[in-house]
Amino acid sequence: MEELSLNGQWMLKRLADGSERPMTVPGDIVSALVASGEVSDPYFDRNELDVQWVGREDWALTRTFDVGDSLLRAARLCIEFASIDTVAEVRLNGRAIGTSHNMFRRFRADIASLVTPGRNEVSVILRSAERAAIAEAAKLAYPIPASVYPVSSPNRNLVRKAQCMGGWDWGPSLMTGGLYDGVTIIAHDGPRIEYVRARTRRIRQGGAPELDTWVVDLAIELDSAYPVDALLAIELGASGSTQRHAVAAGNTTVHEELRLKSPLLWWPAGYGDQNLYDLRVVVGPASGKGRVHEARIRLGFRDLRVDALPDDIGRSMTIVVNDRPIFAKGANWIPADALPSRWTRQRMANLLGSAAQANMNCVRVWGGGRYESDAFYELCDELGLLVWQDCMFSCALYPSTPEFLGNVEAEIRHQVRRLSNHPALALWCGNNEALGAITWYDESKQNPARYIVDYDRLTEGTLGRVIRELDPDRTWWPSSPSAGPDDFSDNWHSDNRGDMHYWSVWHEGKPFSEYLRVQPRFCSEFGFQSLPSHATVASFVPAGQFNVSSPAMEHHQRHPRGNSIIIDTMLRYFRMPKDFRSTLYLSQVQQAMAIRTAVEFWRSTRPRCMGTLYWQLNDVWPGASWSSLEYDGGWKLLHYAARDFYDPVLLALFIKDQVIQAFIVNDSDASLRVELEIMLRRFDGSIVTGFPPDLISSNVIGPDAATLLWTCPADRLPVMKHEAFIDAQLTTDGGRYRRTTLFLSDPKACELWPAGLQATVVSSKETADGLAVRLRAAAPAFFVALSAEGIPGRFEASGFDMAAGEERLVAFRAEHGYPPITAADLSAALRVEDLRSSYE
Ligand code: BMA
Repeated sequence: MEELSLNGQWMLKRLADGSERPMTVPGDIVSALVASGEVSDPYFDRNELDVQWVGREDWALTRTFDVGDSLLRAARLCIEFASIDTVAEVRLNGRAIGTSHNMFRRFRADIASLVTPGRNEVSVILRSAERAAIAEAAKLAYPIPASVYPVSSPNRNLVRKAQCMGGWDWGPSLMTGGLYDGVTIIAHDGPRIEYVRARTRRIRQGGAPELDTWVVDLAIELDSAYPVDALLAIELGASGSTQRHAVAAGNTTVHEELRLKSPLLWWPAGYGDQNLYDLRVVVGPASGKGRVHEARIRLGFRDLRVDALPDDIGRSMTIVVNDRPIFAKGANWIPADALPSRWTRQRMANLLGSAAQANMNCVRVWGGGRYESDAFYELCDELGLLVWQDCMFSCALYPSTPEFLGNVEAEIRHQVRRLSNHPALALWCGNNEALGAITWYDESKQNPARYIVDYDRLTEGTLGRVIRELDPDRTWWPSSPSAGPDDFSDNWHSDNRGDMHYWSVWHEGKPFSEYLRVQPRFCSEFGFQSLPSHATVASFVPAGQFNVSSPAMEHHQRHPRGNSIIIDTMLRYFRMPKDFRSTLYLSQVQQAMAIRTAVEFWRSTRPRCMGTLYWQLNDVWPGASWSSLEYDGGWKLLHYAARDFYDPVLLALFIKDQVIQAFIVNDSDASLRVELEIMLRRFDGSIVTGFPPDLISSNVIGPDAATLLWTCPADRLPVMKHEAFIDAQLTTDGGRYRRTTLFLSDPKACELWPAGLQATVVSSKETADGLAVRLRAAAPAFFVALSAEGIPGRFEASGFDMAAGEERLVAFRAEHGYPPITAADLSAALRVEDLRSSYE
């Protein structure tokens, strides 16, 4: 196979005035206009509003390429666009070779008869997706509404484009278009491989899964345009074996079976290794001479099912891998950026790497974004991050016209065949909140029947039907949230079955303690917003606007009541922060506190609850949002907290119904001997009382279980609640040590002592750049946060508590690719905050 990449520089023409500038492919129009200096950075200030015209116009992308002798000699020449966004006409040397109107489909065309020796030209006309959506709306027999956000593009639900590109409650509306994930010309002499699908099957022999034989059922789909016999070869990396087969003319699907005895299994992160096997398939002319077409995939051997079984409570939801029930720990993924030119592998690796470092084992690819690039799923396979994959429909109603459904069917047929080989892919879900959305809009409230019919034709009639046909081993989950297959009841407020989106704390303003009043089976969304770090704010606000309610800050808050809820929560739980920086800090403290409250409690209810995916992992631009990672990938305090509350061994400490409870959650498959020491301390650090270990009921914790170790009615403590806090220390026989504190009343009521924190930058053997901060606390310090604005890198820990007199060394890990950082640089930029210093 010979390939010619057409990535790199193209020319971008604005059809309205004929002006031209270069554009990098993969990339997008708005990014090209930023690069040429014609528009300002849309993330800065309110510049987004000045680029709205871009999505309302038509553009042409063109590039030339040389076809030499070698390509000319190929019997077959095909051009492939991985993703064209969105409404497009493709031409080669001026001749139309096809149209496209769905960024989730692959575009392939045979071009052997159209290329000429020497210079050739390919062009893609991108018509305004916004105008296309408006034109679709005018054709509808009745209105089909979608949720809109402060800056929104109309009728986004009528075009097959990532829904959040038309604006969301955490992101801008840029409606850019472009070519993503690569453009290639492929030369070969025989048939073309359209897809290789591999189903791995375990033949149970009654023992452990690793002792079994595994079968790989291969379905190799070839294009039908090749009329003569061909030859196919399959190589499986581990066995080193190659199998050859003759393929008769006209055979478009070749089935093959491979067997492997005791392969190394693939496991989600925290449960075992992520073993992967390379599989290569080539197909070429029957003569054995000439160029082949080749496909490479990676297999993982694992048995995966999602149990949704009726039980005493309702209906379970548990991902089971290789017979082990997995507690899914993770967050919701949205596209890596609002500017698609920045959807790079490196970016994904950084964001997903941070997810894995925070002890996550699962991410949900949310339905308002896109089916991610191959790189994303490859990284998830390598990192052991299970993928909950939504189909790309979100917070809207959708049409069920034959054209729309035909387009969706082609999209989902492609995506299932592209993605189903990934061992990390855990389940397919029909949409995000589209079932619930039927109850949201006036039109659908007044006339539910027609929207229910639309919903069913799309969701069960198209998506569910195709997924069950093409990927029968994987769970089809109809919607998120959902009570489960074949159950269309409201699952927003039901905590006894299926997956739940629990939003009452954020959207309804309920107290954090309300998280302890629901016990979801699997909570696939719950979130609490925070403001970004000062460094992120500095990237988008102009001088003079470092204030929560400045125009630039409000423009970067897309939830209409977002800032009010953040400030209201501060008033409810904390003392008013003394300045802007402290406000940013405190917003991250309360976000971490909210999500930690939910996860610690829900993990303590396992096996009733078997998954928590908070909203949301990442950000598409710099601004206020529910994310735990900053736009630039930096860790908010929530992300540091997630590393603790998602630790396989967790000490969960909370007050429920006026009773303090301490649980140990053990996600490992071995029993664990633990020692728990619990003290009641005053805020100066002195001990009021310790709780003797004999009151602690058990110290051997079973595998895959949550065990209650200690309870104490809060009103039996010999202090006023604002005078003291619980200080718990957990030691395990595995040598782990964890300290957790618990306030007995709202932090604002507590008489915190000035922590007297001293920080010195010192050299450290632990890090490549050899820098760390030595911290000392004179009195107990809470939510101690370290930052170094302008210095690329990250502190090893932040947002932790310190005991009186404690000394702690926190390493600083500089980011690669920057000049070395000196101790003086770090000292000058270092900022240390804690709860007490946020108000005084
Ligand atoms: C959800 C999501 C998103 C949204 C978030 C915050 O339910 O599915 O649509 O961004 O809430 O409001």
